[in-house]
Amino acid sequence: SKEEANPEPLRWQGRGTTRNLREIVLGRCYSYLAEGHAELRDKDCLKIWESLKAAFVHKNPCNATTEDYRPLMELTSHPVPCNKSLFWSRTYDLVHLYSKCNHHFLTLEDTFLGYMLDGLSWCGDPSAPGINYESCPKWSECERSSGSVFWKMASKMFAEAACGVVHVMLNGSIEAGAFRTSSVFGSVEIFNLNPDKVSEIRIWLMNDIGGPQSDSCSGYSIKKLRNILEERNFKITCEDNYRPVQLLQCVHNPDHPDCNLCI
Ligand code: C8R
Repeated sequence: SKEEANPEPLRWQGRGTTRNLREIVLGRCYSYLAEGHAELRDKDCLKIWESLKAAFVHKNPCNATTEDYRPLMELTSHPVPCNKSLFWSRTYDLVHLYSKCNHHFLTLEDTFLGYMLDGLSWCGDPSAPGINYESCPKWSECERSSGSVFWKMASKMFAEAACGVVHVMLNGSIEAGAFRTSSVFGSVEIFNLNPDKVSEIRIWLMNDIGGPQSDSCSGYSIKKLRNILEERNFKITCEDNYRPVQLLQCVHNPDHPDCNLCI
């Protein structure tokens, strides 16, 4: 057939491997260490890069396993202090704005491993040169894509490590509901929190300023989350539009009535 005569190179639907991945990962690694995190004194950036490379180069990008990433996870792990863990779903920009100016909180991207790989894309290719810079599988294209295996594994470890009071920032302007069982938060993190270590889960349900209020603490999706967590013996509270976070949203919407500081 035509296709056999003219074989198309294999094309995935997601972004290809980030150019200069090695230099970016090494650069982020050294700058995180330079910030002086004492507990990371012994980390070796070159070794960390080699273990990421070994996890995916020359491999089928739809067949990633947790074993591939285990050495990387071990080389980068460090403790997260109690009461600081901040989870999120569909609030990427806002949650990181907040954690950047309130150092009482740490998202996965503020930990060493998350910081190094946030926003980057990578995947292997069984044929030379072993890295696909053109395209990588989207999460929906195969169950065990390099990205999904990595983020699910990192998220699982982040959740397992949490202790004390933990927080989660959800998006109440999502039509499908703020809590989705298909998200990493809803499918991985909540099931890996340890009830013996975590005393309470506080939900901050944020609506876009001027955006639709599709969901709230009394809505159906939060009820579902509450049921799952109470079943697992967690204490849980929920607050709509937690003011300290809303004030950050207001930086970009100063004239909106919700941002009026005189009420
Ligand atoms: N987490 C998951 N995914 C992450 C991530 C992270 O820390 N960091 C990045 N960059 N990504 P979403 P969710 C990428 O629907 O599925 C942890 C992945 O490509 O907004 O519930 C984190 O600890 C992923 O597909 O949120 C957080 O608590 C999207 O960004 C949850 O899991 C995030 O998709 C968030 O995952």
